[in-house]
Amino acid sequence: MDSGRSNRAVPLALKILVAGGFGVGKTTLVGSVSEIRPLQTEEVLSSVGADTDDVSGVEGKSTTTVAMDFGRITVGADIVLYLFGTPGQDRFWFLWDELAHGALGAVVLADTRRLADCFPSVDYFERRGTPFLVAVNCFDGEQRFGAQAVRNALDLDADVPVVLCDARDRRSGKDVLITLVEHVMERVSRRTAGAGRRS
Ligand SMILES: Nc1nc2c(ncn2[C@@H]2O[C@H](COP(=O)(O)OP(=O)(O)O)[C@@H](O)[C@H]2O)c(=O)[nH]1
Ligand SMILES: [Mg+2]
Repeated sequence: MDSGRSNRAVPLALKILVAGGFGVGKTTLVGSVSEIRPLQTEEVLSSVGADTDDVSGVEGKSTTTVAMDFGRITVGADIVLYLFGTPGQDRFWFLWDELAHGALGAVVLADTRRLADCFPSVDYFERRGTPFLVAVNCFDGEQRFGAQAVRNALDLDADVPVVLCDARDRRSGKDVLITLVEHVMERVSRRTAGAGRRS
């Protein structure tokens, strides 16, 4: 640690994953908060994927992210977050371990109309011990269930934050990311306190 200087010469670069089911708003979130033109690898939904890409509930959706979304956002004076949107479809699960490597934490996006779609993401981060939060993307301001109902339905640990957001809104998306960074920092300081002084 440097001794309390707030501005690092080189910003701290942190890697954040954005996960969740197909059509939940991952590409939208990365695109709305990113300062750089997000790199996206969208592909027109093909007949090959027709059996596997479940578009019920998102009928207007004609593209899908085949590899990942990538974006960057600066929070505060000296923290840069690099955002990696995970591919939503089961057939790209092999990419997850590569993406998750070195990630500080994850945003699991949820759509209350298809809540079960985020179970695999929640399971994955719980198993890996990766800190995460659940952000409910309120499509058209829709809030069918409050944060507490989502917490219960997903059987989340008490310390996992659940927040409501609008993935299309830059401020809202940025708030989600700041909440995640704060959550990670809290976890780290709790652990450090729990472990006592080692050196
Ligand atoms: N009305 C509304 N549409 C949204 C919202 N977030 C995403 N969408 C739309 O939902 C569709 C799926 O979003 P996308 O970001 O591609 O989902 P992804 O598969 O998780 O990357 C797109 O057509 C978005 O424009 C939202 O908060 N409200
Ligand atoms: Mg996408």
